[in-house]
Amino acid sequence: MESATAARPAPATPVDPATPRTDAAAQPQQETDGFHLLIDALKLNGVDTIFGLPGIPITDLTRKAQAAGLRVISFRHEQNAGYAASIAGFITQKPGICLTVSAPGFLNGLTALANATTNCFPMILVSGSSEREIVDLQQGDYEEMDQLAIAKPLCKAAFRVLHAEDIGVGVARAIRAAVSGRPGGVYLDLPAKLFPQTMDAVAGRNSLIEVVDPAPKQIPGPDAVTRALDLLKGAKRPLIILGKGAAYAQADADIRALVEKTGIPYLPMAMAKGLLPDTHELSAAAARSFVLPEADVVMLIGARLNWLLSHGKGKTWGGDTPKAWGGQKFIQVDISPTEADSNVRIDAPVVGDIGSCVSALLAGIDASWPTPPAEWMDAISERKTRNVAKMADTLAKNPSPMNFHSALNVVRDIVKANPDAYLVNEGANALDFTRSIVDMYEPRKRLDVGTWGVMGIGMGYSIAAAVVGGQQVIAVEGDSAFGFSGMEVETICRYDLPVCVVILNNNGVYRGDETNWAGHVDGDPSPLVFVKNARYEKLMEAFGGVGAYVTTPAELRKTMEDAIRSRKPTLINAMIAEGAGTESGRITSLNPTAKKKP
Ligand SMILES: Cc1ncc(C[n+]2csc(CCOP(=O)(O)OP(=O)(O)O)c2C)c(N)n1
Ligand SMILES: [Mg+2]
Repeated sequence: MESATAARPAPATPVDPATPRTDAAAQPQQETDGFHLLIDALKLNGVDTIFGLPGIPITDLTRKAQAAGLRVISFRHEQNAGYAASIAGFITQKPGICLTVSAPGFLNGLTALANATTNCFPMILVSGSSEREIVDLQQGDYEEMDQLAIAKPLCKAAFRVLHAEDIGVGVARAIRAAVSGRPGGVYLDLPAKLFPQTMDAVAGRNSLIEVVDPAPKQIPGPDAVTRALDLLKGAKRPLIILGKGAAYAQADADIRALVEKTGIPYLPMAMAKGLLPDTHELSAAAARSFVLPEADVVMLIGARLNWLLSHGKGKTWGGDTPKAWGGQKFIQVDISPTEADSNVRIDAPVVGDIGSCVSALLAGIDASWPTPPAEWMDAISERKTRNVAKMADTLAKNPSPMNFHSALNVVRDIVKANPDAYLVNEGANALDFTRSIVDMYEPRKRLDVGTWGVMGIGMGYSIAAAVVGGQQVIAVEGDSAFGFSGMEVETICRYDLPVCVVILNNNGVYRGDETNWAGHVDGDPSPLVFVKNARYEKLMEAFGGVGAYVTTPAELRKTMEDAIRSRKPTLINAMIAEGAGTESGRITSLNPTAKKKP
């Protein structure tokens, strides 16, 4: 577990003068209330940070939590607080807490909750809500909404607490639901009336639950392990695919040992980059389009056969038609038993937590394990060498204006020199090029748009990584992507976080040279473009951070180095040729288009 925290003020002792101390043993006659029970329940379970945005009915909760020594990171929009909470969950394996007001605040947080569930990040969205009696009779309360019902289909579990004495159980259930089995988002509904409810402090203290073993190990069946090892052993062209579930598991040493002891080439999914250093000799990332169709046995570890892996079939996998099976046999290591067969037949499912599964697999691998055939390894190595040389040529070019490659060549060097920095990444071309050009060296350092390819995670993820990860953050952002959470640069400045935002600015969504298809030169701009040459760096300067406008790789390098040296909030607006990108980046094929422009 990564435990480092960013430089921050020492936690305050409770100083809330208006309410009694919650130290029941010292003052047994006292009462406690819903506010304090919630704070005490979170603290008892090791929660030290809340990401949120105050307002009725949780304003006092944010103040009291801070007074009680929790770190409260207050955002400008709940969606960003929600994304922060979710990625804090991914980094720490503890549920990230997002706190919002009722209806609109709750809805703003809900996108992040759904995204957390989709990505298997443990997170709890805690929202205040309005009067049950009025909401249920639909009598038009302030911010009236049946939040529990709305949250339910978008998360793993949803709970409402009506009585102060049930807060302990509510928090415990939310924590267990978020982190056990396949992690995900949980909703906790706290009606306004709950917070001022009082009860005897001793009884209150006794009602709290410190969750024992919140994410119990799930040990795979020995038969399943043997079946998987037999299949793998007989492979002529084996391949391992590491997903972000493998990164989440924090079983880094065992996963590395599994790869190295078997000698099997591996592909990291985007957020598994760095689980083994991308420069590892067994990485087949530079030969991806060769190994997927050619492999005969593929072992998926914490990776799902969803769209990101072309559903395990079709042309990517050597199938003749878009839905045809390529002939591979699959071993799938996953915590969820229902994941197997979701897209193609899984010949050897290994169900359990990744750490237990990998350690069980390792136990069955001894010195007699056959190294993969030289023919397979040589073929991969040949493709890798060719593709790496091609990439090196492209990166060495220095066009004016900059393109994605020449700018990202700088980011690549900076990340290499600062391997413990987090790399947050979103955009289309800005995402795809960064993923393929910038090598990662440490686990769980690359944080990106995930399963949905969602825009808007940038500043929320950056803030959380700086706060709970305690390291420098580099956020490589498309100019469109940045706009979804750009106002949080104020939050970055307010908490003085070591975040260096690099906007790869090509004046638009995918590219900036689009024109209005109606052909009106004096009409509205194309829906895909923005104000040309926009000065995003001034946004950071507005709040006291460092802004830089750069047009060359040398300027980009210098400003990034300065940012990392100073650890000051920095926004670098890196101008890229506006025609450098492609429609939808690398997923153009998913975009339905008419055959002809109108
Ligand atoms: C929430 C959300 N809205 C819209 C999209 C569609 N979308 C995908 S990438 C993208 C922006 C791409 O532009 P930019 O970030 O500037 O990257 P570029 O390709 O220009 O480098 C958009 C709007 C999305 N993925 N998520
Ligand atoms: Mg762009």
